[in-house]
Amino acid sequence: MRRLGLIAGVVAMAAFAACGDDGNTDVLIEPVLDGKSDVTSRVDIKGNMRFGDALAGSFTEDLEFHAYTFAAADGASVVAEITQLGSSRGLDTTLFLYGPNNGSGYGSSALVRDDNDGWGALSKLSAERLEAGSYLLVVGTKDTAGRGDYRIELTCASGECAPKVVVDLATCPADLEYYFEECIADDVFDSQSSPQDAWEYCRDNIDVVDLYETFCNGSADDADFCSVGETVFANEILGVCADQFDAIHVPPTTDLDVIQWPISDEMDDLLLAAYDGCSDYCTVEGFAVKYDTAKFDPTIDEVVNTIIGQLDAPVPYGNDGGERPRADFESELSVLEIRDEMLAEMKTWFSSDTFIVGSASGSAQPWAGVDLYATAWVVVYPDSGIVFVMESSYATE
Ligand SMILES: [Ca+2]
Repeated sequence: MRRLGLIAGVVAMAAFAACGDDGNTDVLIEPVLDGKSDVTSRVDIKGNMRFGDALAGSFTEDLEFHAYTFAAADGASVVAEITQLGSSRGLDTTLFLYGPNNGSGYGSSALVRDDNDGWGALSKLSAERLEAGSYLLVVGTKDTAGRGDYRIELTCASGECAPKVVVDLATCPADLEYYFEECIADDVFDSQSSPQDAWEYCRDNIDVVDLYETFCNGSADDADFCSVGETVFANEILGVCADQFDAIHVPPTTDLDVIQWPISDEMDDLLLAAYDGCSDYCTVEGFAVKYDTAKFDPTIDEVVNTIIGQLDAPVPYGNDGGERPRADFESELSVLEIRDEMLAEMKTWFSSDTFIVGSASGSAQPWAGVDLYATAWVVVYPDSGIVFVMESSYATE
């Protein structure tokens, strides 16, 4: 449909040009809207630009219009240029500016257009005192024919052109966090892999350009982090997300060097009672270890990852990530009908009621038609370095 519209428009414009008695070749052929109310339906959006950016592009066929979005602060005066550096010799470009995006698009008529104000037949345009918003720069070729490389540069002519969106570069944005969680869940499901392997797969197969364009396509609902541009996105934001997921899913290179630590006979009895009390398809087990608090001051994720390495796992365990509410652990004890006795015994035996809780969980299909779910509750006493681990597993048919 896009191609048809353009071709129809080109034919119409060519006919018009041919009729001109002065052989006018200065008619700029814009993306032809053909009844469409917005230019974005007729162009190929290649990316987002920040002021100071220069991006390379290439026309590989005739009839191409490439577009780049950028965000401007109120009053911004901007200059866009197809530079001689990086552009093919003899390329004849056109350049158009559309916008601002009104929520449904960039409109159907260019604010500014240029043919040859740059070097030779290359284009350069400026726009002064823009209103705040998202804009679209469209690069085309003269009479829509011509192929070759170009380099488009966007600069600010008024000191401060970029909108002041405060982007927190120290936290993985929620949208991306969700994206990676979905990627891990899909891979665990599709490949029956462990969450750790799934994360490594997701992390190692990021297509940065694709991912950026998924979230930042110049539309009105672009994520806030899009305003930092693709380079910062790739180098900083993705790095923060990777670190966050690495902390959860990749065991530390030096583990906590734990030693076995006894649990009381009463705790053993309670765990056995829970095991006996649950249905045919469950298990409950527990043990304790200890790390040296003089040598380690681990995060809950580091403790959980160390424990994952200690478990003779019935399922591939993945760290559930971060500290969990104490109530989650207590509610598991309630399900097993040992809550009050176990909490009292833990307090006595470990000489403390100050603990933090993490967990690892996973699932597997030990044989056809049976799903096994297991959780390892990791209860850490930071004062003593004692770690009490309680594993429960449930099978469903
Ligand atoms: Ca030109």
